[in-house]
Amino acid sequence: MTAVTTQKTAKYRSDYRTPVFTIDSIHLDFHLHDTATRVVAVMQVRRLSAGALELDGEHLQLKRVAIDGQPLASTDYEVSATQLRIAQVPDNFELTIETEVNPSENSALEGLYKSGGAYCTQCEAEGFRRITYYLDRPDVLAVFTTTVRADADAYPYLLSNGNLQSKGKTENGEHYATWHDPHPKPAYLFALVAGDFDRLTDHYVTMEGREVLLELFVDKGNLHRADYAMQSLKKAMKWDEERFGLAYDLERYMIVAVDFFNMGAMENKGLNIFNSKYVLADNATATDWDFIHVESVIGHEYFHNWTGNRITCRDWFQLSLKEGLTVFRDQEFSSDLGSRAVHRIDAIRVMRSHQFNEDASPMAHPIRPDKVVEMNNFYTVTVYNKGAEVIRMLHTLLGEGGFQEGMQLYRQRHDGQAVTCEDFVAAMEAANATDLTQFRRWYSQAGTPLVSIREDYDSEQHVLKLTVEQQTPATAGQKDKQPVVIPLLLSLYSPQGERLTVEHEQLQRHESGSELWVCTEASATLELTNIEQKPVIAWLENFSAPVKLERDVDLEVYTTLLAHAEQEVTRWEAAQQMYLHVLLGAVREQTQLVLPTQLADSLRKVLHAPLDDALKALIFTPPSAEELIEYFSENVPLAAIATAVEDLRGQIALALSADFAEIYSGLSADEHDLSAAAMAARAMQNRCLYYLAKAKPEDYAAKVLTQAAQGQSMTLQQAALEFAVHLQLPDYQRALAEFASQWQATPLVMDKWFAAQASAPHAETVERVTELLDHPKFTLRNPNRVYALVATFCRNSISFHRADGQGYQFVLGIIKQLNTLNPQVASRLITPFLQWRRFDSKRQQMLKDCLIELQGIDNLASDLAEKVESALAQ
Ligand code: B3K
Ligand code: ZN
Repeated sequence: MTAVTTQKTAKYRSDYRTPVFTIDSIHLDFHLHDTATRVVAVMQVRRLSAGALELDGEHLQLKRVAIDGQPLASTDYEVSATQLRIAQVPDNFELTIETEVNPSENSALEGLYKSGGAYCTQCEAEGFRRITYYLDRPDVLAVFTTTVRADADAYPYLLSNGNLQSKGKTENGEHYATWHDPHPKPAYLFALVAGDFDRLTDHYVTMEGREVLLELFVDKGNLHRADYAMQSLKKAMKWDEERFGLAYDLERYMIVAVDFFNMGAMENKGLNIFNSKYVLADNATATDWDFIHVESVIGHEYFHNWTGNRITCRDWFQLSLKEGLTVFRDQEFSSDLGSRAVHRIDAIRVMRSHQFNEDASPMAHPIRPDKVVEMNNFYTVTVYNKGAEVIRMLHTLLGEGGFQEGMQLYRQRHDGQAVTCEDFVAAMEAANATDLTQFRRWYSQAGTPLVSIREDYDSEQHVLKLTVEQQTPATAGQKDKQPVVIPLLLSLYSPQGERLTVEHEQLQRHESGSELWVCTEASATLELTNIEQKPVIAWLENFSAPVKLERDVDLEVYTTLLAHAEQEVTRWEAAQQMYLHVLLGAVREQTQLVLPTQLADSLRKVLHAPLDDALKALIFTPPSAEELIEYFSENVPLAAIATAVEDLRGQIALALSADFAEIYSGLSADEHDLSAAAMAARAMQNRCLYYLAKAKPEDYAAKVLTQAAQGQSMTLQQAALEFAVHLQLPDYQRALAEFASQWQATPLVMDKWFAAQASAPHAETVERVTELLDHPKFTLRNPNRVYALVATFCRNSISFHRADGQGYQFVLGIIKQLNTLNPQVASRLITPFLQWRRFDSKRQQMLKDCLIELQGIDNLASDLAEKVESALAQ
């Protein structure tokens, strides 16, 4: 059998059928070899309905098939590039299949592959079929037993899911280990690792009193960078017990860090495999955000043990069942442990700058998609982050108590099963005796609802009439939209900034402190009486629904909210709205941006107010060019946006430079202190230094360059490097050279060096990233390097869209190479091409030509083909 990639055809959610057979248990025996690993799979197969046995398999060499110990003749079955079909089989039987795979040649990093010197696997979504022929679908749950054999010196650790059953020496210097996972699971949760690592161990005693062995495996020499991940794991285990009542269920929990990995991490039962980026962190090499991400990804994968593993998905259209819910859980974990406002703002920014963009693109899909060609294309911000927002709306509507009751019922009903999003909503509904019929539209409808607000105040009658209208624009393949349930959190303030209490049967006082108005119609109104003066209203507080809000008010309203709102997120939002007002005004009117005195004064007050420094740093981060682009559906005025963004930053810097200098001199934090307060101080130090260097390069360039070359902490060093490069401070080349010579042996830090250059908003960035492809530390084979250099460049709209099309050509060339090398990574880089229709006619033509060129290449991977076709469809 040869490994030929065939074009996949679309699958539809509505076509779901229960499997014809199921597999109750499987014993896998791996004899590891770089180019010819042998896998013997012995499975107990059981018929569920009439039909042939059709097993999935790709890139496999079939060596042997036997039923109940009797070898089959080649005429007894058919093998294609994607399937093994056996027409005649008994109802209950033992199936033995022997295959051979080539881990060294596997550059797609799916199935069994080599990462550095170690063997590892990645099976979600459909990678297990690259290991053996199997019913590779999440609704087939089997008990796995796995034996791994390999050379004892080169691979001292042989790991798989579950509990260790036995181990020992065999002949020829080899050894083996057998693992047994008692919890039935789908094949996508299977994992195997073999290698030589440094190991960090610890213990955790569950709330039920069971002792769990915790093991973290990292590349040799990296043990000192594994502590933070271990501490994070223990915090996650405790948090899930305390907040959700969920405890761990195996004797050990293992995490292995590998350098070659397509995504962040993978929640394989009992044996998580992580991109080393989300495990390795110490003060010298990791920024504060790196630490925060390590904690949140460790949490995320751990939380999957219940939401994903114990209760899994029936089919891949239901992916948000586990991902949306688990992102919500990891967001809550980070918020309970750190600053809730900072984490919420981070999540809101992801929605506005990435998810809204996806909703407006030809690949727009509901959080529960209806049609999929390549499943790997659906691990999206929509399924994950909008999915988490949908869960958060349920939480807002039901409250923490009602939500947790729903979770308990969900677990009671479905533990050990493969279920659907509908099952989850039904459990929430039943536990709360409520009707979520209309709420379900959030699962089926794609697109970002537009919500417009009107406030009519009658100063004689003292009546305030509020009108909320919603409308969801058409998206690819989904023209007609229905109104959705919008939980609107809001607060009313007097013009002087005092919180007003209001009474209305449609308003409930929510546990967050805001009023909750649940809008379900295309147009909803509400009349409030006895309102003495026209109030100032904070709408959509805490981003209580994933919608775009349209509201026509002057800066005065936001000035009041920025100074007086009770909630930190509302204050941040007020500043963002003020910035947007100024930025969009300049872009739309094609005028030179002028920072209004009112905004400068408000910002000055924030700078000196007794607020959390982390919040201040976020308030002093105006919207990026990428966020502004979202406000234009056609003919995006790229040049005007770039100018306005720079002008606003420049004018804030000039107007407040004395204030920044004063604040800056008062900030300090011990570099080893990872408390929220120390991180906040560093965030604000960086913000101040940026504005100071922008306002007075002659006074601050030397400071920035020294900090970039030898910062005391990576948080300060990386930020300074970025400022030096982005502001093109004199001698920034020297800072780059010194940084590189200091960190050349640490790939994860070199990624920061690549990214600082790829994100520079200059025309010549294209030439620079092209040169960097030849840098000795760069390789297209490692996804982290590609993300640092190329994906960062793709998000740098100003340079990517350079008028001569060179940015497009650069990325196109990489996509073509990755098409054969690693299609999953290639597919992530194509995103900025998909929205070609939104740009001016010259850019439209160039972007479209790139898509047409891709469409024409031989052997285009299905990952890319699906996106190219949807982008070119009329
Ligand atoms: N479940 C994995 C993602 C798998 C992606 C496959 N292409 C990581 C996570 O969401 O936890
Ligand atoms: Zn996940």
